Amino acid sequence: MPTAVVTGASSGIGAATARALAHQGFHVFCVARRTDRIETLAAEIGGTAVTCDVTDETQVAALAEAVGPSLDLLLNNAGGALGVDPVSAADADDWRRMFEVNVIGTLLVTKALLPALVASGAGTLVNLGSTAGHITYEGGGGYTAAKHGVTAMTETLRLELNGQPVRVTEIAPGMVRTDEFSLNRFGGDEARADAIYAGVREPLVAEDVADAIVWVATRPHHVNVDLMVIKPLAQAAQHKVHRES
Ligand code: 8X3
Repeated sequence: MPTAVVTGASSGIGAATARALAHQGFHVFCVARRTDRIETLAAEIGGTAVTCDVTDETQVAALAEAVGPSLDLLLNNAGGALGVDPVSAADADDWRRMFEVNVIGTLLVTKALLPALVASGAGTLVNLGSTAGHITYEGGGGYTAAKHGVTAMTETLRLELNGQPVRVTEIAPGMVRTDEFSLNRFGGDEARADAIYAGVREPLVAEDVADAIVWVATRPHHVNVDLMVIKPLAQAAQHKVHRES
């Protein structure tokens, strides 16, 4: 049975992808800080819950121990946005936290699990980037900088792993409506979080992104999808979103 590790599996895209991969026959290690959520998910899909803060090297080492010597798929999904302040008024702690989770977390988990991906003989590494890793927008300085970091790390890894049996993909979603992404960005302010999606008939949902990740992961192994940008039909570009009143 192929194995997969999904970080940030407690909600949103991570949880949806864990379910989709299990449906495809993967044994999924569901990784997140919130034990109750990942235990419920792991029980539902016949996977394994591993409580882990991806920014903590000791906990990431324990994750690698739990996974064992061989791994087929790693999805670095843990991440997120904090705040919408302009750079001139940015909260440095929010920026530190965004760099820690999105960039350093992805780095630590990748370093720890890369030997197992190589050992599988046909590993797949998927980093959850964002359109924010390819453009910038007002109020998004910290998040776009962090996601540009994820893009740079992903592209560097593909170069460095050339000749090794590990393919490297970035999935870059645009507007995805999940339970927590926007809420976390706005510090729990539901009205502001909801306003992001106001009038947008069909933002992407977590299952749309999960579907793309499964497609990437189930191509023949010599096929490396470098980058997949996915936006809802209503979002022609970052700033051009069709809204119905
Ligand atoms: C989420 C996309 O537009 O909020 O990664 O930056 S956006």
